[in-house]
Amino acid sequence: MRRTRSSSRSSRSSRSVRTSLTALVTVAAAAGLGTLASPAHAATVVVSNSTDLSNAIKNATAGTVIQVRGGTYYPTATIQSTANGTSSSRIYLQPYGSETVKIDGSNLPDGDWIFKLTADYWTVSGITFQNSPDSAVVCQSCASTVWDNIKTINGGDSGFTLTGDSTTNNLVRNIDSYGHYDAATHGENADGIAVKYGSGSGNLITGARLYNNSDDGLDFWSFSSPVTVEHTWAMGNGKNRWSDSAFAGDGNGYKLGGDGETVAHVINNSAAWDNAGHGFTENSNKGAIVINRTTAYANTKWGYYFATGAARLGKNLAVSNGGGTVSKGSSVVSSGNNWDSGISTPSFRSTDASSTYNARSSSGTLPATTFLTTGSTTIGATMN
Ligand SMILES: [Ca+2]
Ligand SMILES: [Ca+2]
Repeated sequence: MRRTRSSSRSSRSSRSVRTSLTALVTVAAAAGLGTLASPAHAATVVVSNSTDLSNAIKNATAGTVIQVRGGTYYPTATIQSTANGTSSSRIYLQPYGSETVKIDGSNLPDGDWIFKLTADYWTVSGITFQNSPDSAVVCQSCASTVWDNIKTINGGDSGFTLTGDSTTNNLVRNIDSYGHYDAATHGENADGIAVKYGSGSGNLITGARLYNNSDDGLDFWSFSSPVTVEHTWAMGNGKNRWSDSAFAGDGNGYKLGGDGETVAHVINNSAAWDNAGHGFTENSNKGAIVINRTTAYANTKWGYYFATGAARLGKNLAVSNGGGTVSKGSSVVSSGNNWDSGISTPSFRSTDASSTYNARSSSGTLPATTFLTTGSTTIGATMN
């Protein structure tokens, strides 16, 4: 009975989509998708229900453009694909026009992710992934993917994850990832962005806001190749916002290693504030981590914790951190930071963070703020 109703609803929906969108070059809907999509030509696929969305993603081929009609989608199984685009013929997943698209994991079984890609040359943009029972978005052994202005919100483990070997040349641009909490493990795992358990060069995170997650803002545990981060904010992580009596979140803004890896990650022009752990920490990574023109403000532990490794700390600004400005071992190279001799500490124009949560610019970049800005051209994050 249920099956019949569902099938009849689906075919009505297909007919009306075909009728109303005849101007499109190619419209493939629902069941006909596999036969309509030709590998030789870009196919635009417009979807308006969860089944069609899942099938379009699973069956995409190089050049497929998947446009998702506005609304909130409730998949009942992880949406996933192993289909590759190519450098000249990427696969796109994006909202239809300027419509608002949310994919909600509330109807997924416990432990499931909303979206998993094991694929190359995808561009995913403008979509919110929310309320996942576990991780929201996982890209496993992905190469040359672009994640543009997506949101991952209120999931049961990390918001956005890159993992696996052959994770190369991926770009994560202007993501918001917040409110993640792994209840069964008392918050010890859910990060805003996790780049963990894998390797591969050329990965860049830029323009991220990573906040109010139970564990860390960003975590590079057991990832053995350098990752670059810039124009990113990590704040309010590791606080017990869930009344968990055995809360175990770490709350580092930037957790830059672990599991014995020695890696020279690069962090430029980024900020960490109000985290329950350190602002920036090597987390046992003894590599030559480069941290330049960042700001650590009012974190509970150290602003910068690099007690054992060989980090290169340049032109960073640490103010009002509970543990102190910097803990640095003898192999750390430190110059131009406000804890180095002869370097003064410029004053902040504002310590009111409220504007940092504002809507992003029309191009998707971080909202304008004077928070933690100083006007200095030589030290600290520029907060944009
Ligand atoms: Ca942890
Ligand atoms: Ca973590």
